[in-house]
Amino acid sequence: MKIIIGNRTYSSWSLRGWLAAKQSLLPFETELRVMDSPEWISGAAKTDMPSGKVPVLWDHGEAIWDSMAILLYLADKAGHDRFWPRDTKARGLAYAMCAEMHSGFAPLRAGCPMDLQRHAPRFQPTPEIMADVRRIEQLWETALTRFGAETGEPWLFGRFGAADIMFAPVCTRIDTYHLPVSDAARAYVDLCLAHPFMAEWRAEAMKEDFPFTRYDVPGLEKR
Ligand SMILES: N[C@@H](CCC(=O)N[C@@H](CS)C(=O)NCC(=O)O)C(=O)O
Repeated sequence: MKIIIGNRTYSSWSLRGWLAAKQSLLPFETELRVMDSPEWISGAAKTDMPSGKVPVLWDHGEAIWDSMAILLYLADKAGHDRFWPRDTKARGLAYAMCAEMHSGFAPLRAGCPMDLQRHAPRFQPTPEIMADVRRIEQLWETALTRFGAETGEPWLFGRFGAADIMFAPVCTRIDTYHLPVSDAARAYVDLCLAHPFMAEWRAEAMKEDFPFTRYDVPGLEKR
């Protein structure tokens, strides 16, 4: 399998798709397409990207695009236990949380774009961004206390899985923009950022040096 991703520093959707590929434990290659490069802008870099967006997974000549579809496909292929909790109630909540993450939280996404190389210590979040953060804290707390805690493992539903993958870019945003969160949420953010897959992605991101200003936010400075 091959996964096509965008710049690791900025592409939160790519991060999700790539984490799903890692979590599948199936062998795969990663191919980077430099966002906003001349080839990206002309479309030459996108001829094997059906939606014109990253990430895209290619498997035996078939393209699976969109991070959520990639995750679902890999769960079918690698086994649902690597992605979803077994308990029906827990699974229902995990599906709902992933769907809400995939389609929602526009103010947080737009106002706090993922940026792994910089941070904004004096960032002033809007009320809309903080409303998203409060909702996410609530979701995390529900998952962690209802389902995560009883397994004795620290992830949202016990073992690391789909919900953790879907919310991973949110963890980077809370960290990058110093968004105020509860101690429990911050502990979860730190856990997520320390995951070996996240550390691997971040290490590669820190080597990137491509010109890219699309997601510039005032106040961002090099770490
Ligand atoms: N819902 C899609 C969104 C993918 C997406 O918007 N990717 C961005 C980069 S993070 C992209 O490729 N945008 C097209 C462009 O920049 O031209 C997914 O989950 O994969």
